[in-house]
Amino acid sequence: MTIKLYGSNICPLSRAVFHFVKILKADGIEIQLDYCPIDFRKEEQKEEWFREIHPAGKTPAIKDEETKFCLGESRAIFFYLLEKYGKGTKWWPKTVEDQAMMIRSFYANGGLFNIIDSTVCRKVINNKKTPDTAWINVANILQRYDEFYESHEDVTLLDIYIHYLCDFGKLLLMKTGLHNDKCNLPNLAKLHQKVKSLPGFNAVNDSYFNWIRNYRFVSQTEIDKQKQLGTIQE
Ligand SMILES: N[C@@H](CCC(=O)N[C@@H](CS)C(=O)NCC(=O)O)C(=O)O
Repeated sequence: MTIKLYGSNICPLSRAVFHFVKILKADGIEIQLDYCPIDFRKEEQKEEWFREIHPAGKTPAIKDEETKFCLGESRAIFFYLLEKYGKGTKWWPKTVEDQAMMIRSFYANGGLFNIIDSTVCRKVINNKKTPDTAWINVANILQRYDEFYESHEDVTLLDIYIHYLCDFGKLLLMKTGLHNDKCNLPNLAKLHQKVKSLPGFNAVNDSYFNWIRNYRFVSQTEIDKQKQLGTIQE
């Protein structure tokens, strides 16, 4: 059974879905993944053919080759994968109450991404200037997550989701160099180690790390200005 996943390596939600499919496969679930990269720089997500897969023109989106069913929205995609492939695994709770609680947590936590995407992510992707208040906002949210994040033995799908959201925010922040003082987040660092040890992590993330390593987030003029203002340490 093949699932086509339309995603971008810079989209944390795409990587969360991609990684989850790899984990299901490693658990012995028969599921073939056909990863189709979408180029945000070319605005491929807004092309007509893609709108037929996901009318909002966003990643991630999937197409089930068996039924031709198309679906966008990360949390709905997780629900689909869990119901279709994840029953009987540790990833999908058994009772409807626990399932509902899990979905509730997904929605409650997804809000972080709305802030990162709308205020920062798109501007960064399109090389537009991002106001410093947006970065402060991201830094504060990450700190809040770190304070409230409760580490536990087993990794859940929600942990994976939170990890990808927060890790993206943190890397964006570190790349700008503007709020290094706010990047010391011990609980989220522990979560990162856990998700990193799950099967498929490197396959999903290697090209992303390459991208982030080489990408210039702020211009030299901006860096010089920030140094003068004392927001960045030399
Ligand atoms: N609520 C959606 C958010 C999807 C979303 O905003 N994706 C971003 C990338 S991670 C995107 O496609 N941005 C490009 C655009 O909006 O044109 C979900 O959970 O899937």
